[in-house]
Amino acid sequence: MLTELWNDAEGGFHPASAPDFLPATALKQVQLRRLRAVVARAYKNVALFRTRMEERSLTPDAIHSLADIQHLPFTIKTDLRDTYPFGLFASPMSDVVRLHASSGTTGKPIVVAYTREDIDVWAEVMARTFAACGLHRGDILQNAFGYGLFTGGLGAHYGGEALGATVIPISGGNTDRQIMLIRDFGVSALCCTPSYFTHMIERARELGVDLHDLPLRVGIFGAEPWTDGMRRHIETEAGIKAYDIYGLSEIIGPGVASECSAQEGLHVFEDHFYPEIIDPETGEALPDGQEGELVLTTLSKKAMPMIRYRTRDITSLITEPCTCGRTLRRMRRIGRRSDDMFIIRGVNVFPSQVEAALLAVEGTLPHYQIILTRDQGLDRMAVEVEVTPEVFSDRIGALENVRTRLAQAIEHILGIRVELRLVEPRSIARSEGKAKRVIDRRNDTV
Ligand code: DLL
Repeated sequence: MLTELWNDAEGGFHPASAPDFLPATALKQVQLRRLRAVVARAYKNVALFRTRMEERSLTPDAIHSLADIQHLPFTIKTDLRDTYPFGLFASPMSDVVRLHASSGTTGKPIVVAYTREDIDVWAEVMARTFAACGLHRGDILQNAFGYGLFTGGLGAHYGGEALGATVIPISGGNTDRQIMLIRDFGVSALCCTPSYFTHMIERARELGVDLHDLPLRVGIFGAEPWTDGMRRHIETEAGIKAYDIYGLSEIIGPGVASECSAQEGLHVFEDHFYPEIIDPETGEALPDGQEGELVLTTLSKKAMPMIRYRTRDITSLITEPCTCGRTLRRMRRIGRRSDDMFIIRGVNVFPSQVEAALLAVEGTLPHYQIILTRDQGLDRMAVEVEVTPEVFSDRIGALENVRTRLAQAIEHILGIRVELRLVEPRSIARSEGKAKRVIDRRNDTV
């Protein structure tokens, strides 16, 4: 697998990417064999899973075809919390070589475990991710995902090395140094959250560094939702190609799915992660093409197999063949989660809709926050957005003009008017990792 890694200077095909091009029948055989093994492993070693199988009078022998996966019980986030810290492990600690954790919003973190083999699979899927984004041996990859308990840093690190790229383990933060290294080391590819990269763009400009003049060619972004408008902003302002990658700690970290040169949906590394789409209300499986909640089963994880894990991420599967030649199914970009919706005057609102509206209006900057408050039992929403210095100085009535166009753009997308606060550049806190777009003050006592 990872023993004979190389890549031609043109990028494109990489030996680790071979499974990306498996014919559908061969892929299904691999999936079924691995599904049966992982179900047997979880049944034998994870009490919670065994109990749930027994409640349904199921044994691992019940899996005859991939479609039989639908009989298996779901796993949800609270299962990880309820069994904190190690209750879902299927390997003895002596076989576990790494732990990561994700803090979430409240309470105890979620702990995830990896055996030596799991780490190798992770490096493989991340190498395939980078290859799909056009990276190859010889690329200098600045890894600005956070190192530590977050899976982004080390996940990308091992994948970049497995590909044969030169990895700079800079982690998140210290933006001036990031820019200095991009310039001095001739960095050709960079990965971090899209929100952090918008900050790097802004800081580079302040420092008088024009990213267009540098060898930086590719940005690999993920860990949070970002719209096509944000992608256009990044690609134009930095003169790079910006790719979307997806993953979550519970499944492995980054490396679950990746865009390719087509930039039309993310190929799911289906030989390791089996995707399903369900109706988030009823739990019923939905046909390919229909939008619903993404459910993932790890097909090869040893230390912590996840069977039918409900991600809460909303997407749909694309079955049409991709122009890049990969046979892996694609999922559409994640714009929202089933749990990040709020209701304003009877209208369902997702943060990504607000971002789409903002970036369509010239004069705004991609730095914004949504502030939720509650007034006499009703939820209210204010949108705070930075505008360019020219607009903010308002020499030609530009501020009012932007306000009007923003109000219209938001009304057009959401169907409601919201309170708008146009603020000067740098008023909103910058993030080095995942941006906090929604400030929820609905339960604050006044
Ligand atoms: O964010 C893993 C990761 C690291 C992915 C680096 C990509 C790059 P968690 O911290 O567990 O893991 O958060 C997982 O983040 O369920 C999604 O809601 C969201 N998410 C991740 N990637 C994307 C993306 C990492 N490309 C949660 N688009 C997931 C939208 C994303 N949302």
